[in-house]
Amino acid sequence: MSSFVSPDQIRDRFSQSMSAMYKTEVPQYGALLELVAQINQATLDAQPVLRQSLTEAGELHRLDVERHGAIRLGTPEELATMRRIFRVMGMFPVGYYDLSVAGVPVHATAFRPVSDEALRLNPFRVFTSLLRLELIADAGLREQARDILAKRRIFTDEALALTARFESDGGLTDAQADAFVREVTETFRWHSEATVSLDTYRQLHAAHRLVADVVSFKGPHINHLTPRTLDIDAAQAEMPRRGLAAKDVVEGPPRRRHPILLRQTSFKALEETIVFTQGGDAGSHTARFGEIEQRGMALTRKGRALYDQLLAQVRSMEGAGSAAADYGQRLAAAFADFPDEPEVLLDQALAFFRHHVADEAGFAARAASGTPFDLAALRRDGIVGARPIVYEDFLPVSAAGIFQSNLGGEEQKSYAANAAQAAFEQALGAPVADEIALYEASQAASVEALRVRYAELAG
Ligand code: OOG
Ligand code: NI
Repeated sequence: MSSFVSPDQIRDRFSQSMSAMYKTEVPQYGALLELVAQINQATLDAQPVLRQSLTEAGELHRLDVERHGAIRLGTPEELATMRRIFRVMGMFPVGYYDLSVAGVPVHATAFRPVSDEALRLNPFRVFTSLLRLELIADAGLREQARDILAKRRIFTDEALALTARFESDGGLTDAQADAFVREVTETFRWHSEATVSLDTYRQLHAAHRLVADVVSFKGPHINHLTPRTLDIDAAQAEMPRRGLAAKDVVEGPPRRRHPILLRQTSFKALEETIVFTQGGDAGSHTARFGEIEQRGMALTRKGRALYDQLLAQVRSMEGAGSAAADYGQRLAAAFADFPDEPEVLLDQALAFFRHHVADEAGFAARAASGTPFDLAALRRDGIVGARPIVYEDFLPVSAAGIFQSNLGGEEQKSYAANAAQAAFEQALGAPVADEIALYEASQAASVEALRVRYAELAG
């Protein structure tokens, strides 16, 4: 008889614990949550159809608890241990993101729940980057950074012991789960005392601000937590009115009637006072920021290829990039080629959908009639309905835009694009899941469930 708390519950507690900590560390985050809650309420009030579809899809609940966060790790060992810790909370590495193309010396994955049920309960995810020391050009500085990182211990003894306990016993009790959440939250706490001197900080900073952010501190402080909004344009417009310095453009696809993938915006990092070692020099560091996201439907490989192509088209235009004054119009114009009707997206296999019985009596009658199972016919006759599957992942170009808007314009470095997924997976100690395969499986499972029921009803 097991009295273990489910990993989903541990994740739910952990996401609440992180949110509470970040609210005390970064007061603007509290203001952001309030803003998003108000906009979501107003959007639901104004769009009863949207409220209805979120309710039917079982997604209204998760909206209130939904967040993602981001951390940056320094060593392969930290990443491998992080994977074990997230596993206790039912979070697994999904996707590989190479940010070096965008001048950021990291690569990343997202730890997140994967089953439909776990995602409905609490989809908390953590975008987790690993610093790529090999991209630091100066060999002396690179070795110094490696030495500094090798000395730090970012996990508490109790967090490690409870993780081992989960692995050997197969779960954690209620009290152990609470202790685990408390101990793991410690790893992500902000520390205003650096572990290096001001001089070393400056050298690391000159290599890349991100190198300084990872190497100079005791641990991987959470650098943002992001609530999900139903109307990101409204949120973007409201931010400055509440004193939040929003970045210039919203990353991702343009506004549409039926949102796809992910749209994101953020407000600038805080300037925080730091005390350095040796002489207690004081200085400042910008690391933490706020972000808002709006999630839309997951795209198939074909849909994603079309998205990437249209986005690249806008970004490569003369004098464009997201810095162009008319970026919004250019983006909207390019995406006129991306269908905005759910039926077309489904028929052209551009987006993923979960299928369900919309007309029980009709479904039973059709099955009993001896007609073979024909999904297209059932859909056409309104007997089976399809709801879009929410995109649960991230977008590399958008992530780069988020990193950069918080690094400052003069910070842009460039590295040759060199995705190194195999090296990342070796550090992680496991392969990352292919995110598109997960959506494919979810769609296929929904169809399979219909097929099975149909066969049962056919007798
Ligand atoms: C992560 C930036 C990426 C997102 O939402 O795309 C990210 C970071 O700044 O560490 O969180
Ligand atoms: Ni983010």
